[in-house]
Amino acid sequence: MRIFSGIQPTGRKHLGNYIGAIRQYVEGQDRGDPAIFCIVDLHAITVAYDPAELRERVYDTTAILLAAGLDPERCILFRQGDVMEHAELCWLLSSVTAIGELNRMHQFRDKSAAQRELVSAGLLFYPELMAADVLAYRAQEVPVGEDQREHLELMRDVARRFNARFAPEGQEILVVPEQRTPEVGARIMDLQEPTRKMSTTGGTPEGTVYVLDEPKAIEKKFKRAVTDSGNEIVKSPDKPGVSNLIDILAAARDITPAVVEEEMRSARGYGDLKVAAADAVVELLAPVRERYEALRGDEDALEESLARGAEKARELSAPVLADVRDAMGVGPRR
Ligand code: AQP
Repeated sequence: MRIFSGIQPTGRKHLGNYIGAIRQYVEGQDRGDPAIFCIVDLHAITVAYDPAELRERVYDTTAILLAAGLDPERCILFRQGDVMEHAELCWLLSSVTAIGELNRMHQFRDKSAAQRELVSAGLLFYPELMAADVLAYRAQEVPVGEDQREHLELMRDVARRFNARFAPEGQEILVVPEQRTPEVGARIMDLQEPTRKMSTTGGTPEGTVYVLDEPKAIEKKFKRAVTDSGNEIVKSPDKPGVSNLIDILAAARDITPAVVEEEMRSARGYGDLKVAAADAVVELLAPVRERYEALRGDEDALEESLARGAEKARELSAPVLADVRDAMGVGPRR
């Protein structure tokens, strides 16, 4: 099973990223043949950013992933911009992508509305580049959170359309990948506004728990979490705050929400649920934060590790690009 996923370079990865994506990466690295993970600096330049900071944030994210348990000997971990095949395939795939499809993507609509100055063409092309990231490796499985469903559907359509247009009858040049989301925690919500997803750019500061938060900060955020009327600790559509806390506690302890509901039957109120969720999240994240400090201090080692990863990534993506170019009639005949 070939696994691929990408993650944005920020030093502020949150609990949603951790449960929805990073933990799945760690679980996938021994199942993957291989498991390939990419820090998507080319995606990060689609909104306003500072060039000097971008490099720093790539190191931050690399250190978070290593601290979470990714092992470059058991997976391929690299920086997207080091492997030119991604940008090239993005352009080639644009020939089988309708501009209307890109225009309709919810993320593009939300993020373009939030831009104060330039809405870049890159922002429109974000899902195309994401499709290229995955398809360049013929990956079969893509571990992501629920929020990426629309992008995954587009990627699958692009792969199918490419094969129909350019592959010999009955054959596939690109693989149509499957999305993999965790059963619990596929969409972690903001603790202050539990009808919105926890998010790097769109969330509230008090409602967003960061992987690198100190235990005290985590406890404070859970203590202030918005809950709902009533006092029953059960998941229900009219209890978004309580449902989110149940999911977080279940995901952090790797149990089902039903078990949490059962355990919480004798609780005195929502306060007990908040304390239990905070404790479980501190236990989950504290070791990552501790390991992070040592790893982040050695930028040369991080750079070396990314460079080795990029070499391995190129070995896998270059032959796929050669097939794509050949099928499309681009460049000399092979
Ligand atoms: N709230 C979430 N619950 C579960 N999974 C989530 N993911 C993001 N938010 C949640 C998953 O995290 C992975 C990496 O995301 P990313 O770093 O590529 O995306 P991002 O866009 O920086 O993360 P955000 O918080 O979603 O940022 P905004 O809101 O600014 O765009 C992905 O697999 C994603 O599904």
